[in-house]
Amino acid sequence: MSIITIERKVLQKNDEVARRNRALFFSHGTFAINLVSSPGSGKTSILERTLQQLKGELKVAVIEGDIQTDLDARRIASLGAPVVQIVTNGSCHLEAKLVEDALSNLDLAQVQLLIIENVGNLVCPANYDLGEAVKVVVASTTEGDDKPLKYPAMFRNATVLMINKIDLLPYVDCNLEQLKKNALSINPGLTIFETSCVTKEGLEGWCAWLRSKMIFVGRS
Ligand SMILES: Nc1nc2c(ncn2[C@@H]2O[C@H](COP(=O)(O)OP(=O)(O)O)[C@@H](O)[C@H]2O)c(=O)[nH]1
Ligand SMILES: [Mg+2]
Repeated sequence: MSIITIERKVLQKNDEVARRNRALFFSHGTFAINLVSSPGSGKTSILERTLQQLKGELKVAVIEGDIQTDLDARRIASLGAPVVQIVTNGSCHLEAKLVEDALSNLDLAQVQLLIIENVGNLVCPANYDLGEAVKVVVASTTEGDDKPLKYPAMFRNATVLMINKIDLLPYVDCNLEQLKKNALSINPGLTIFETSCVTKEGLEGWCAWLRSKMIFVGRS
C-alpha cells in the first residue's frame, strides 16, 4: 500500500515538472517529441536519418537518454546537431526533471524541433510525461508483430508508430499487416510510418509529417 502511495507521489511530482517543460516548449514554439522503443529498434538511426533529411531546413536539437555511455550523443553530435546527453545511471526511463535540467544546456529560441530519445524500454517510459507534444513509438520488424498487445500502455499513449527495419521483412517472422492491426486495436488513432534506415524507405513521409507540425506550432 505504501509503495503505491510513494509511486503516486513520484508521478504527481513528475507531472508538475512536465507541465513546466510543456509551457516552456510552447512559449518558444518548440515541437517536442518523446521517442520511445525497446533497445535496438532504431531510435538513434531514425534520428540520424531525420537530421540528414532536415539539414538546412529545420532547427533540430536532440536530448539523448541512456542508462550508460554517451555513444548515441556522439553519433548525433557528429552530424552537427545540438545534443545533450542524460545518463540515468541505471534508471530505466527519463523523468521530466532530468529533461528540465538538460534544457538549461539548449537555447530553445533556436530549436524548432526537439527530439528526446528515451531509454530503450517499452514499459517504464509510458508512465513518465516529459512535457512533450507527442510520444513516437518505434517497433522494429525484428521484434515480431505482437509487441502492441504485450505493451499496450506505450502504444495507447503514442501519437505515431514507426515500424522500422522493413528491409528485413523477408527474413524475420513478422507479419506487417498483423502488426498494424494489433497496434490499431490498442490505439485506432495512431499515425503509422513504415521505415528503413538502410534503404531510407518511408523516411520522407515521416519528415513530411514533422514539417506539418512546424506549421502547427506557428513557425516555418
Ligand atoms: N536492417 C536494418 N537495421 C537497422 C535499421 N535501423 C537501425 N538498424 C540497426 O539496428 C541497430 C540498433 O539501432 P539503433 O539506432 O542504435 O537503435 P536504438 O537502440 O533504438 O537507438 C544498429 O545496428 C542499426 O544499424 C533498419 O531500418 N534496418
Ligand atoms: Mg539509441
